[in-house]
Amino acid sequence: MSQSNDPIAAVATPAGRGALAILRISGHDLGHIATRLIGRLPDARNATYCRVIGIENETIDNAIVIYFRGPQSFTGEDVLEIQTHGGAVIIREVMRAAIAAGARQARPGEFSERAFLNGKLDLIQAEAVADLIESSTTLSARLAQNSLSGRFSQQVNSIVESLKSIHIQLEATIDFPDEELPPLVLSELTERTNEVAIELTRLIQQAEQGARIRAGLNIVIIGRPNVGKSTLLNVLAGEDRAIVTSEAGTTRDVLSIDVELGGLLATFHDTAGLRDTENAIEQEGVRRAKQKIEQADAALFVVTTDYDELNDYVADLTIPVFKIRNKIDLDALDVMLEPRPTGAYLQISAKHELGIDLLHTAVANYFNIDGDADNTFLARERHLVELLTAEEALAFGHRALFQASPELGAEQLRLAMRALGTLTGEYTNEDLLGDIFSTFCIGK
Ligand SMILES: Nc1nc2c(ncn2[C@@H]2O[C@H](COP(=O)(O)OP(=O)(O)OP(=O)(O)O)[C@@H](O)[C@H]2O)c(=O)[nH]1
Ligand SMILES: [Mg+2]
Repeated sequence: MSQSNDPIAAVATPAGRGALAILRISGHDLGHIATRLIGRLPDARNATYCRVIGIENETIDNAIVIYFRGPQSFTGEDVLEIQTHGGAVIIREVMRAAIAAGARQARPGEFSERAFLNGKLDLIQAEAVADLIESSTTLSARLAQNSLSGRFSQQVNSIVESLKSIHIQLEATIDFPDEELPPLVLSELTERTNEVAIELTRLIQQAEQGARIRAGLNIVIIGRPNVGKSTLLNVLAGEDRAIVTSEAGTTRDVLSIDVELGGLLATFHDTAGLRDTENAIEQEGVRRAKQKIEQADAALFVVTTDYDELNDYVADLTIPVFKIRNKIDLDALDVMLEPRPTGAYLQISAKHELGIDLLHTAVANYFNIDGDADNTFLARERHLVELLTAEEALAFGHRALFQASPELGAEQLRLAMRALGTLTGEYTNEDLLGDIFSTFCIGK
């Protein structure tokens, strides 16, 4: 893997005006750049007041500069952080001066990539940095912190250590078959492999939870026209977003809103009421609604009466469906003589905001969003893929050992360790790193 440590520079704060902006420079030996840009290399880990010098020796700004001498820095290289005023012109001029002084514009994620290549973070932690920045709920931010602090990596590493130790002993039984081995060695290794497999399965369950929290939930609101889907969406949104009328067939476009649900990001989609219709626009709305249902993690199925012609359609859906009976406020009125669904239905009135808390709780409970943030961590799809590969290899390995084939068993254990090593970044290739770091923002 090519590893360069030429000086790179990027603005680490968001684009636009702000009170302050931070330019970050990282590389091997920044003395020359520091001298040109701020007159000297400041003492390490001190806040130093410096004049920032432009290309024509003019003063661009006066800034606080912090110098981190590698390897005691984020990237493991020498790092300069220059805190200027956050004006767009100042930021542009400082960046130009840094480049004239010998740095080049950093690629997205290049600081984090260097941190990884220099062993400051493993791959899971580097990804957690990006996830922490992108977190939009308190829960996902906390879980990203857990990954960043190494909680996820430690569990993976502990499984790898157990597998290594089993593997070494297995190799011994293969290499020295005639030596005096205690008779129970193979069965003991089989049992230990099984224990590790169980531990891995537990970790996968946590990672699945973490992946769901990272991705957020997509919940589609469905039902016949006029049952109150858009009213419900507005209540969930806490503002008047969707058009509500007493006319059936009001909603045609899918309307999506983000809601924080027990710390988790849930996106609710309001859809057109499902019915057969001659109206071409409404037909398109129904088509889009059905498309949304296919991509959703769950559906809120809204009805007002016991008999609903969509019951059969909904029964065939493969996603979890929360059955909701809306307009309970009308129950007392004599005009509503139709039989009312009870039992499995959540009883709400969207218009009068009754029962909405119950709905929140039902969804949060179903997805097991229990706020047990200490034992969960944020996970990505990539992590699940590697964990599941390792789980499969361990299952094969365990079977092979059970059938007294240490060679086959050892091979499967190797595959499992390989997958887990890819997860933490012990094994990588440039494509994988490119895929991961290119999605980071510049300056990270
Ligand atoms: N009494 C009562 N009326 C409600 C309630 N929820 C919605 N409505 C009324 O029911 C009518 C239809 O509401 P919408 O939210 O537009 O229904 P929808 O399911 O989105 O309808 P379409 O977009 O046509 O599919 C409106 O007149 C709402 O005011 C409720 O809880 N109680
Ligand atoms: Mg509607």
